[in-house]
Amino acid sequence: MAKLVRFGVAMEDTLLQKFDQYIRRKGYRNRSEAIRDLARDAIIQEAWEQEKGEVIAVVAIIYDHEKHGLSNQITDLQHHALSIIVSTLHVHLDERHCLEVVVLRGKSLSVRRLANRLLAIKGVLHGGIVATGVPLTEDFMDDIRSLAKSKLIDKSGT
Ligand code: NI
Repeated sequence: MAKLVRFGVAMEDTLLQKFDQYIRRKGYRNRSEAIRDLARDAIIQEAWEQEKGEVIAVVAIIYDHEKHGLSNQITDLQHHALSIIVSTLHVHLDERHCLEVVVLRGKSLSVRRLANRLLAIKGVLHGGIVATGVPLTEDFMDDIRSLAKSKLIDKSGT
């Protein structure tokens, strides 16, 4: 379990007022929890934008399964990306409409590409992507590894 570290933040009073209104609207109990969420979002967003970071994405699409070839196309795309597909949930919403929720995990470039392709399929009526992840990017893990390595070297040198 990571330990909590306290730090001071200085900002303009007008910005703080707006921030307090924002966190009240969002239902946060305190500023710390709101700042932690913003930090996590920023880290995940960066991993999503980088090519090598690992991300998890939840893609939800709604489509009309009676549209010729559409179900096949959606399934086919997934059958060609098995290494990044964790799970797929299919819900028959009514006589025509289906909701498909696909959980992807892998390198952000591949995950982003497949997520966007699913959404862009002609005939998909609505959709969305939630990008998330364990907020430890590969860069972060590299830093930790090199730090551990340098400490070992330091120890052997003294
Ligand atoms: Ni269906």
